[in-house]
Amino acid sequence: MAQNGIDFDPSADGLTGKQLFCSGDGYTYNDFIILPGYIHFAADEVDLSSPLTKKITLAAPLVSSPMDTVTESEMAIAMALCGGIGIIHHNCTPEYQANEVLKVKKYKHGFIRDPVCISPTVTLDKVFQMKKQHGFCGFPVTENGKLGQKLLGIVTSRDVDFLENSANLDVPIQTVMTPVTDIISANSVISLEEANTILEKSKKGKLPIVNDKGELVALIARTDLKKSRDYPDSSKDENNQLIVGAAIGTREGDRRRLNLLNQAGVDVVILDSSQGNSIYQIEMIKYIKKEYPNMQVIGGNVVTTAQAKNLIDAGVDGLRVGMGSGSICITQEVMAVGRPQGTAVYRVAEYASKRGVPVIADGGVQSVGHVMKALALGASTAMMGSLLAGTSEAPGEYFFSDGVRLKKYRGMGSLEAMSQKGGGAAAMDRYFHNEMEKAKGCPGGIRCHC
Ligand code: NAD
Ligand code: CPR
Repeated sequence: MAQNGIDFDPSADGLTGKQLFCSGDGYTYNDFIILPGYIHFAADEVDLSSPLTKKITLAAPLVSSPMDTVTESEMAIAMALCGGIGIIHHNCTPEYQANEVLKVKKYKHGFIRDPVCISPTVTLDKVFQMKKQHGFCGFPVTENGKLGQKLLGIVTSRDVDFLENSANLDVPIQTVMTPVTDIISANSVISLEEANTILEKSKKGKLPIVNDKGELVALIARTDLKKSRDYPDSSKDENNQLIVGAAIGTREGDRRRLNLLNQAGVDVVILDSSQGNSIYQIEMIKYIKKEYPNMQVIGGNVVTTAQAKNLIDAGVDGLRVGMGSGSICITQEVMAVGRPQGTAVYRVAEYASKRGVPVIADGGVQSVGHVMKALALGASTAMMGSLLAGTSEAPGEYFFSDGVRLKKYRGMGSLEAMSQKGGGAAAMDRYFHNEMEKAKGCPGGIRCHC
């Protein structure tokens, strides 16, 4: 190449991907840096859309990991609204997982479908505890404290702001709540735009949505509306519903799980294994492709081209790359297998791209810069666990340790996670609170995230 009449080799200042990653050494994301190039476009001209599978393209190349401390419906909704996708974990019953998928598919933009409710006899003290735990203080009060029951009132910060130092915190909340007679609510047939208008005019923070019997069916929060007025890049299917993925295993029982997920409308399944190149996974891929020809299937995990070849030959629509790269991972230490993630992504993506199969770079993404590196190495999308754990959309309750507000984060092959298979987030919380009681602090073996 010539520049200003002088012969110029663009790789003269560094190494090409091929030179670096085909040398026989292995590199993690932190072992290399990308040299800057030449800009001939504006930032808003950049199109980040990228394929997740052969048939699904995302506007933002971001995927949340199928871990029980990362992705249930709330995370999957947030990811899809932002143009990515969430993969619902399978450390729960098939029914629970299918219902989480259904929640995403039925999501009506802006409506909170499972608001935290309280009963009228809950004490003021308990409400302050809940405020700390959840990080907000707007609770609808229903007959027995559950969604779907008659709405009796609402407690907001304006009802309790000046009562925190009150001498009597044992009073039932019904004595301080705003009663239903003073509440502006809306009927469940309302559209989001109409609800928006009512909220704007009422100047209230919350709008309870009730059915004809006065039973609470949803809630709309002004803060959410302001945040979520517009998501032009959201990931949607042809029916305008958000798209969602789900993880499954390769056991016989996973065929029933798959059936329920399919009925719930799942868009893509990920065969979740640390070592995808197995007879079990290959048989499962063939089974899915035969029984559900329209279902998109992502296989993995793989880190070599030989592993990738077997799964591509079996019919996968996408591959998940990473073994031993996760932040909570001890696979490389315990099993003595794996591959540095930079090299794994480059080598598998290079091969898979020739076969028309997109690659997810899974694990080891510690910063946004690592997403850039994964994409530069040929991945189509990046999957994140720890980067999303601890957010309000992640499953599980917040707790405090040394004054810091945290949520737990743990590996899916950990003893803790496996001992709770079948429970879903509620079981995880029960378990975790027991552990907290025992340890009176942050229990070992589980990482905690702000
Ligand atoms: P897995 O279900 O693939 O494997 C568990 C065991 O079951 C393996 O011994 C496997 O060979 C066996 N098995 C699977 N299907 C079978 C069948 N039909 N019949 C008989 N045996 C069968 O799960 P895993 O690899 O232990 O991973 C568990 C979780 O931990 C997953 O969520 C995975 O993503 C995560 N993990 C990931 C990594 C990583 O580096 N990416 C590492 C460890 C664990
Ligand atoms: P981070 O984004 O936290 O670095 O990694 C998330 C990834 O870690 C998951 O998507 C999954 O592939 C992997 N992972 C989950 N549980 C694991 C256990 Cl127990 N061991 C090793 N890797 C695990």
